[in-house]
Amino acid sequence: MRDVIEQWSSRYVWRSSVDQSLTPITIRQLSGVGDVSATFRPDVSRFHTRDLDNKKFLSLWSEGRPFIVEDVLGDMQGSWGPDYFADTYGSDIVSVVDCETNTSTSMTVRDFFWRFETCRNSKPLKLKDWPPNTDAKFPQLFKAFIDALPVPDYTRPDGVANLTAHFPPNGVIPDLGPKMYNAYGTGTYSQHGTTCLHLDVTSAVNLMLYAVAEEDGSPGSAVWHIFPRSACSSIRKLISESDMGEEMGDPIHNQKTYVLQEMLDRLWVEYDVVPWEIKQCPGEAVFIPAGCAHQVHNISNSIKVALDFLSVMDLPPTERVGQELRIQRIITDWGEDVLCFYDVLWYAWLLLSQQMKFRGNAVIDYACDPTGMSQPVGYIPRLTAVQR
Ligand SMILES: O=C(O)CCC(=O)C(=O)O
Repeated sequence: MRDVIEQWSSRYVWRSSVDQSLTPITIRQLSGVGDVSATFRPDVSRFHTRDLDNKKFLSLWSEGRPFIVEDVLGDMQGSWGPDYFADTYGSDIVSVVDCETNTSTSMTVRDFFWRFETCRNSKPLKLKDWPPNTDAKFPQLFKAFIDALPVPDYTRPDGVANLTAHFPPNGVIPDLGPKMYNAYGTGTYSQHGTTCLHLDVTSAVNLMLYAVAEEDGSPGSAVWHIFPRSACSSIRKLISESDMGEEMGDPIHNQKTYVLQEMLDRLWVEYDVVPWEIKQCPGEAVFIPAGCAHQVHNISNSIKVALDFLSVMDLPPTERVGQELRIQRIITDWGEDVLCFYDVLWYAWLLLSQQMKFRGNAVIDYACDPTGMSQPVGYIPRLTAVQR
């Protein structure tokens, strides 16, 4: 397996994830050392959904940079606001978490989405892990979402360059979504985020389907902070110093911290770490590279849907985060291995190398870098599970 990771990853020239001309040090030198008043944030690329092709995607992804794709709802069938969920699943009882206190209560789906339209800046309630089983609910929504996904070769569950696509259908397929994130917003000045800092084992695309508009009529939104992969050790150090080791396990994987402005300033001044800051509005999809710690603060009540995927470029960070999460599971006795990384890699390698026998290197080149080929290789049939 190590050989496969190294061989596939070596097809890329890895570039630094930070624009050297704009490091925090340079900015601080320009603005006076320690001056944190003029908050610096690196640029985030934005694309219209029709302008993002595999080549542009590869260039950003090989640097581990997040980006935004706009107007995804324009290509999506159906309307996915609170009324749809309240009308279709209204009587279901669900567990709702208060993001401030981390306590859970039960309520009906109708109650949750009815308050969605009427409550502003109320308790930050989040409808968590709904539906618990993705097969059981929202087949139309999930189909519409998958059909509208940008860079489908990489992101679709059956995309040729998505390594999870090659899992045999008769195996226990990893659950990579789609999954929903429904939560109330808490305005601009809240001291609490909606989703605490965490690290996912795969890459993901997260689309905002709906957000209640602001009082002044401007579109509702959520604010994301996504940190470069290289920032993890500095973030861990700073959080451990601040919580004095009160929380269990890894300071990022325990998902107990929302990094507020004061800590963001310290990260900048003491560690030269700055996150990408993204304001996500309805119709916008955020791409989050594997291995980048991130957190989200809903300004307005929002409905989002997300899907995980795995490209060849994600392999080194995915392997690293997978190992960290394994240790975290042992320490806390909680969580599960949702990806089954080595199984995914094994089946992708089996299938792609089987294809290579028939089509030559073209298949593996396409899975690694579709822009290297004039024609896509077309449909790659799935394997059936084999005994190892
Ligand atoms: O929207 C949210 O609250 C969290 C989303 C997230 O962390 C993700 O999609 O990885």
